[in-house]
Amino acid sequence: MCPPVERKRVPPAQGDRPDTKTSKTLHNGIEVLELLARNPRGLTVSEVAEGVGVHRTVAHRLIRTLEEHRLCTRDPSKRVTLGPGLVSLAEAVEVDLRTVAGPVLMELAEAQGATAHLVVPEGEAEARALMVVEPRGAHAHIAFRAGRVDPMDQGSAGLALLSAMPPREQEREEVTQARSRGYAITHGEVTHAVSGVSAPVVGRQGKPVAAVGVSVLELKDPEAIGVNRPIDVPLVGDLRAVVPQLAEALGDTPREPSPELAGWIREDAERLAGLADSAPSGMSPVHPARLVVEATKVFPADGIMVRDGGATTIFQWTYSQAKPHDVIWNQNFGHLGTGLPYAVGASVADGGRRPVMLVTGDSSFMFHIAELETAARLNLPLVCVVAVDYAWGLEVGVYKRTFGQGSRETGVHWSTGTRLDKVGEGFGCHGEYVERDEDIAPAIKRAFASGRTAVVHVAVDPKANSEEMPSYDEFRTWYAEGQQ
Ligand SMILES: Cc1ncc(C[n+]2csc(CCOP(=O)(O)OP(=O)(O)O)c2C)c(N)n1
Ligand SMILES: [Mg+2]
Repeated sequence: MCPPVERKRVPPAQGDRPDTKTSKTLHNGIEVLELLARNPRGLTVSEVAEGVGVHRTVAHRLIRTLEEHRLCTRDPSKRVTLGPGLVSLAEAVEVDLRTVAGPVLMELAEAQGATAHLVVPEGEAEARALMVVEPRGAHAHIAFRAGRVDPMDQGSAGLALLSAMPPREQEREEVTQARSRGYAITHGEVTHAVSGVSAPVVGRQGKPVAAVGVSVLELKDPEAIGVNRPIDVPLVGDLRAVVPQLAEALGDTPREPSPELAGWIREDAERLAGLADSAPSGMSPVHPARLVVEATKVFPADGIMVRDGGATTIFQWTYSQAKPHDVIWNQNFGHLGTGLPYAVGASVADGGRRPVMLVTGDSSFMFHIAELETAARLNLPLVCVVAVDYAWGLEVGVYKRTFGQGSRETGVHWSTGTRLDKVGEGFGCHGEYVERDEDIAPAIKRAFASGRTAVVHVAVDPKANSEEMPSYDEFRTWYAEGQQ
């Protein structure tokens, strides 16, 4: 039993008779194709004749002609189906993607209350937003420009396009995931706080022609925890309130220290002692590594540590013997001159209770040296240990590495007659001048004991301070020195 033949759906415009100015035969031929399109399992010649409304011999001729053009074909059981020639004809049909996508995007944008977009591949590595449709009904939505080009491996649309292509070497896990589930999701990859969901649209040749998707603004809850890693016991609160509560709740709960703790403490102490031993000594002016060792050995246990300077800071990273609970240092931006103001601010915030030690390069110290007046006026317990090479030491090093020894080193040296301890005294601070290793610790102790703001001027060796910074080769890669 065959299923009933699907007959033609649309009658010709003028009754049953086609227009006399048109070709009846061609008209019949097209009707055969349309009939076959509606009957994908194929039809016998008689069924075609019946469906189009022509004699069987006419149907036969029509089918033979269409067969010659590969527009239809007959299977072994003589059933007629559409032929492969139609595929090549259809390939040449170009419908503007925008015309087809417009209504789809509008429907999507309205249904989701989110901005919908159509993104097409732009070469191998980029994706271009071809159309962006904003929802009319939503209270708020994001807007972005059609024509915008982004890397294909960023954002949901690009990932959706990639997911419809053969896997590439080292492809992102999200692309593999999108390939298996049919759509890609991303958060904040192309635009901060914007999440996207996109699916690929695959063309006839199996390649992605576009990605259709939506973008929404997703402002994360600033108090959300456990978002990027699992948390065993979630607690939200100010540390200053929560930690005492925890300490009280734990009370006398018996706790055994890790059996490895003692070993770690010993190893760390040995490491520090090794570094202290390795710092060059017996030089005058002193070696900057030795200055750091001697100064940080007498750092008060409850003190606040503040850092500033170029080479001086790099020597501190390696040689510091102190274990401060608080370190203030403008690390991420590398902006010099913050040390003294930070130290004053920390001490004021602390109410002048804890001792503050600033270890700084001389040039950095001079950026805001007038703040010594503030510290002296407020009588802050702040000891400024200044490594004085009368130079922008780190920059001197850059000159040497870039132009070789003996270049003019323009603009990086200043008067060797300057006495920062005397400048401090001028502001009403306690002053100390040191140029030998063994005088460093006693001078700093006297400075703290004075109970006043103090400036300890330590003369350091300019050659060591520009040539012997520890682990410098790694440091310079951080900002591409020598590669500009
Ligand atoms: C505001 C600012 N200007 C310039 C620099 C570039 N810079 C980095 S280290 C350095 C020299 C710092 O000299 P000093 O404070 O005396 O420390 P030293 O290197 O001599 O130990 C300079 C100019 C910077 N990081 N920040
Ligand atoms: Mg200096």
